[in-house]
Order: sequence, then structure tokens, then C-alpha cells
Amino acid sequence: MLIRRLTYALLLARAVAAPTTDKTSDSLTELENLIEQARSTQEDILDDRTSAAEKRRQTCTHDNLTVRRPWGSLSKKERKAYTDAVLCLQSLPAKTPASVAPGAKSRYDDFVATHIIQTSNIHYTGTFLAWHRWFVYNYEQALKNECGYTGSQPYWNWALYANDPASSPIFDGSAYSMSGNGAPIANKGPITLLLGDFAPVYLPAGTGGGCVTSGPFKNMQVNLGPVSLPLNNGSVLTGTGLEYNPRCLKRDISAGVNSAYANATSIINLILKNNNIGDFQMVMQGVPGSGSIGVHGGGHYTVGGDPADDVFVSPGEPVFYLHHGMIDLVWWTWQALDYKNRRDAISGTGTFLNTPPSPDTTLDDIVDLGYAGGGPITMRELMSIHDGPFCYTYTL
Ligand SMILES: *[C@@H]1O[C@H](CO)[C@@H](O)[C@H](O)[C@H]1NC(C)=O
Ligand SMILES: *[C@@H]1O[C@H](CO)[C@@H](O)[C@H](O)[C@H]1NC(C)=O
Ligand SMILES: *[C@@H]1O[C@H](CO)[C@@H](O)[C@H](O)[C@H]1NC(C)=O
Ligand SMILES: [Cu+2]
Repeated sequence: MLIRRLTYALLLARAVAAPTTDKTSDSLTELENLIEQARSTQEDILDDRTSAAEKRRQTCTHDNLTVRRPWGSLSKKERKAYTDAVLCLQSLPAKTPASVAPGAKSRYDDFVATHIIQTSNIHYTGTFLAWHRWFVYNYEQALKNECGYTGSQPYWNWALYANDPASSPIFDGSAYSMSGNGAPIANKGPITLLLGDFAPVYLPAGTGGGCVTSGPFKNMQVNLGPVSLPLNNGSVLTGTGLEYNPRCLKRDISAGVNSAYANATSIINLILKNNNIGDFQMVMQGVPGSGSIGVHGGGHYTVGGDPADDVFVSPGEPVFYLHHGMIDLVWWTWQALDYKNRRDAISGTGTFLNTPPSPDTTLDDIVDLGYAGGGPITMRELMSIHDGPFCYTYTL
């Protein structure tokens, strides 16, 4: 424990020593310190499970936590192992019956179909954070158990590349990236986001727009969607989403969106300035009418294109799982700041912005990923990353 505290002290010292003229790097360091602080808190919690009865009950100790790391911290070999496993999942047969989703052709599609079917009950609801924690975890399990992946789910720290995501190790298009930008399409208008009667939000177009042509996913076929895909001319492409609609993966990587909504300062403020879970998850998803799409929208719309821009079909974009790894890390970091009071904090109902009105979400409510797998589980079991089914942590 002493060594951990010293490590933390050294990190703080590094923060103080960072050049004060470089605001971006200052904020990045502050964000990384918050992440390290959460890790240190977790170590203390695991150490402090003192009573013998409690120790017997725990299967998760700090010696066997799975460590999730940011993409850029993985070696080339590890990155390749991850994308190979994703391609493997895309080559395995679907478990979803054709009567449920005729377009679901692969194990990968099982996750996309589940998300499409449940979208209205897992965003702007009381289940948003826990549902996506369980979703990413079971995707990680499928990569391990069905595709022989021995690593862990990597995450995308949006703040690291906010001014130039297209050149980042995630999107640089190399064999060790998550594939590059879409082919450039000139003179695109902004993406117009409409939400009920609220004022529209206009997002700056990116520098791609067409099919992805480089990296591991250049030949990927997107099978499901669209349900509600905003285009660059103000119109929206719609559909049931569950039909078979084979097409290429498109991206329109936007530095404008990343730097405006998912920069280091916006992440820090989200974590430090929202003291209750209702505010925290609302600001994270973007308070409707505020003009902000939050860091959650920030990540999705930074990638852009099809299916990343489609709220329903977004898990059809492989970067979804790195993005939601970061969402989970930000939630965990927020929880760790006041673990006692925040571990089980939930707020909201079972329907998108409570429309139509529905009962408050409780810890007894069941989350079920259908054919994606994982089985039904209570909200209560999803509240901590080292309890219930979980035993993982995040490092830099
Ligand atoms: C962690 O270690 C404990 C004690 O050795 C064991 O009971 C448990 O199954 C392990 N958990 C995981 C997730 O590996
Ligand atoms: C917007 O673009 C799409 C795809 O390029 C096209 O099919 C549609 O007709 C356009 N809509 C308008 C209103 O221009
Ligand atoms: C960072 O994000 C916040 C909140 O989204 C925004 O107000 C601010 O302008 C952004 N900073 C930069 C440098 O773009
Ligand atoms: Cu989602």
C-alpha cells in the first residue's frame, strides 16, 4: 500500500512539474492522476476486505484483476491480437434467430442486434451506465472464450488525441490500428442532431465520410442498420435495423467534435463537478437543449459515419467497445471518488428521457443482453468493477 501511495505522490509531482504554459498537457495529466487515484482507491478497497467471512466470499483480489489499458499502451502484437479476435467474432455464426433479426449473420452481430432492440431502454435511462458495463464485459468475454483472445478490452482515452484523432494510434490506418478514416468526401455539411422539440445540434463534418480503406477492418461488412442515421444534408436515413443490409464500414473522423466535446477539461469537469449520479450521467450523455452532446456523444460522433452516428446501430462500429471502455472508466473514476456513497447510486427510469413515463430503475431491475450472452443479471451486481461478475481495473 505504501508503494502505491508513493507512486501516486510521484504522479502528483509529475503533474506539478508539467510545463504550466501547456494547458492541454496540464489537463491531461490531471485526468491521468484521477484515473490513477481511482486505481489506488480500488487497491485499498480490495486490501481492506478484512473479515474472514468477507474474504471467503470474495473471488476478486488485487492479484487477479484483469487490467484494461488504453490502445496506445498496447504493443503492436497485443493490438493485432485484439483486432484478430474481433475479426474472428465477425466470422462466427450468429446465435440470434432469423425470426428475431434476419440481418444478424455473425456473433459480432448478436451484440449489434441486442443494442438495436434495447436502445430506447438503455440510453437516458437509469440503466445506461450499468447496461453498457455489462455489454462491454460480455463482448470482452466472447473475444476470450470464443476467439481465444488472451488480452483484455482496450479503451480509448479521447483526451489523448482530441486535436487530431485521425493520426492517433487508434485511427492511423496501420495494421496495428482499429483502421483508418473513411475515404474523403468533399463539401459535406454538418451533421444535424434532432431530439424531440429541443433546438438542433450541428456537428462539424469530419475529413472522411466514405468507406474505410485501410487497416484490419477495411473489408469489414456491416450487416445491420440503419435505424436512425443522420446524414450531412440534414436528412436522416431510417429503417428497422434488423434486416440484412450489407455495406461497407464508413467513418468521418472529426477533430472538431473530439476537441469540442471530449477534451481533457470536459472529462475532468464531468467527473469533478457533478456530485449526484443523475447530473453525472445526464451531462455525460448531453443535457437535451443545452447544445452539448457530452463526452458520450463526443466519442461516437468523433468517429462519425455509418454505423457510428446511428444511436441504435453504433456497436456495429468496432471502436464502440473502446469508446464504451472509456465511458466505463469515467464512471468508475467518478464512483471511486466517493465509493461508499456512489457505488450503488442510480437515477432515472426505464425509458429514454422517461418517454413514455415508466417506473424508476431500481437495483433489483434485471438487465438482459439476449442472444449476445451473459444472461440476465440484476443492476445490483453491476455496480462495481470488482464485485459480482467483474474483476477488472483500468491503468494508463
Ligand atoms: C482470484 O483468486 C481467488 C483466490 O485465489 C479465486 O478464488 C478467484 O476465482 C480468482 N478470480 C478470478 C476472477 O480469477
Ligand atoms: C441527402 O443525402 C442522401 C444521401 O446522399 C440522399 O439520398 C438524400 O436524397 C439527400 N436528401 C436531401 C434532402 O437532399
Ligand atoms: C473542451 O470541452 C468543453 C466542454 O465540451 C468546451 O466547452 C471547451 O470549449 C473545449 N475546449 C476546447 C479547447 O475546445
Ligand atoms: Cu449504447
